[in-house]
Amino acid sequence: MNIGILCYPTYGGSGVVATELGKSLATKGHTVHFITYAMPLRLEKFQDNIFFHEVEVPHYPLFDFQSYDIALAGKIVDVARFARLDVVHAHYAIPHSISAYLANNAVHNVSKRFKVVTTLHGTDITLVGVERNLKPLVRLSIEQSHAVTAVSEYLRNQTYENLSINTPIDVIPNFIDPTIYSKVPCEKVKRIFGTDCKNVLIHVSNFRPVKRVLDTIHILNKVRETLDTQLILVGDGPDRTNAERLTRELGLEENVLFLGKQSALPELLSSARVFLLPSGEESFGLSALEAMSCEIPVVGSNIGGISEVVTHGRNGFLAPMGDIDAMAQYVLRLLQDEALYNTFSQNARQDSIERFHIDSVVTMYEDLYNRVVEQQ
Ligand code: GMT
Repeated sequence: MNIGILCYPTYGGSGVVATELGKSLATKGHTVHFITYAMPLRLEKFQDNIFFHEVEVPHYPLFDFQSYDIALAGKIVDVARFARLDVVHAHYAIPHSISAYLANNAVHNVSKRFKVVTTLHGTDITLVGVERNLKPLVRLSIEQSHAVTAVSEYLRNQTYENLSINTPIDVIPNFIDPTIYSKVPCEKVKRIFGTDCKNVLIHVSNFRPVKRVLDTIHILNKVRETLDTQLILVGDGPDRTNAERLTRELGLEENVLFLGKQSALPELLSSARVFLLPSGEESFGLSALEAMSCEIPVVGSNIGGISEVVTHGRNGFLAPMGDIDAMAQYVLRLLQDEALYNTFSQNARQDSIERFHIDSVVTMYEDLYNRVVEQQ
């Protein structure tokens, strides 16, 4: 099958999922065309059956604001025509799904039409989707797609609730490649980061306010009242400066390591004992799944789709959003009870493989593509 993939190429779970999906589809013999404004980060190596088409936004003096959405639609038409796309898979409703819809209506004069599959990832519904002026466009993009998926039950329900639509939505969860996300021996990690792999917490995100990165520092502060503990923060974004300031105010400079954006995630995750995800909004929590696959239990908030990934009392602990004391207590239970820790750690690996293995999830997408392609 010839498949076009539209995604955000920068850091962020939706781009990661889209890229790993494309790579896996290409391995299975499909031809995959990534259409976006920059090379997706996880597309670092050459791979057979994968093509990248860069969207360039033309600059005309008359236009004060150049439209990426239109440029993307034009590029999709071009690729659809020459690569004879069967399916265009849009990750994130705005602008990808809208641009695919527009392109599909433009393409019929020059080529065969393709089928549009839209995958909803989270804030495209929970933030952008409730924005008054954008809501009708998000709704249109969903209603006009040939198939729509959401990464969790929670997100499917939110979509129905926020948009008042009755379009069928399949839940296809995010996935993990357990051969890539697996625990790296502590000895190796120790050399890289100088930790002893004990009493180290880790958080990985884009440091947007919804991630509540400051909570991770407050949790560390509370845990340290009982146990000498360190925190590794991976990623960057709007709350990085606030997080650094809070660290200094609390006198934790020696105990918090700000690493910025990093790609060696399995090594980094393996250098820690507990993953923190205290988010205020999270449709799935791909970063938690990546940690679980590396045998790292999760302590986080019981909001959104997190509980569909982390099972409270089995592979992690979930507490009400913002409940620093409860999360700190859960961290301490894990750090202080070796037997409990080992059980949670094994459960985390086992559950991530059984429920979110890349092979089974990619097959779900292939089945969906076959279904839409056969539709009249
Ligand atoms: O909107 C975001 O926060 C970014 C978005 C992304 O592109 O990474 O994250 C969403 O999609 C991820 C992949 O499906 C999910 O794992 C995240 O939970 C989700 N973020 C939110 O819902 C806040």
